[in-house]
Amino acid sequence: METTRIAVEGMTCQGCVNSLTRALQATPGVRSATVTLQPAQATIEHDPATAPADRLRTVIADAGFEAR
Ligand SMILES: [Cu+2]
Repeated sequence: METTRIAVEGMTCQGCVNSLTRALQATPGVRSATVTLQPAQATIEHDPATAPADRLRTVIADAGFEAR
């Protein structure tokens, strides 16, 4: 397991936080995901073999936000 913190742009409310949290937690290889609005970031505990950081960034983009 590895912990990766990614800054996320484009979240405006708790609904954004909840939908991104759900999207990350539904990703195979993700053990836990904590998303906050302030600071705007996602902290993800994941198996880098199954869910590499690039994959996490894609999930964030697909959910409608921007991974920094
Ligand atoms: Cu929102």
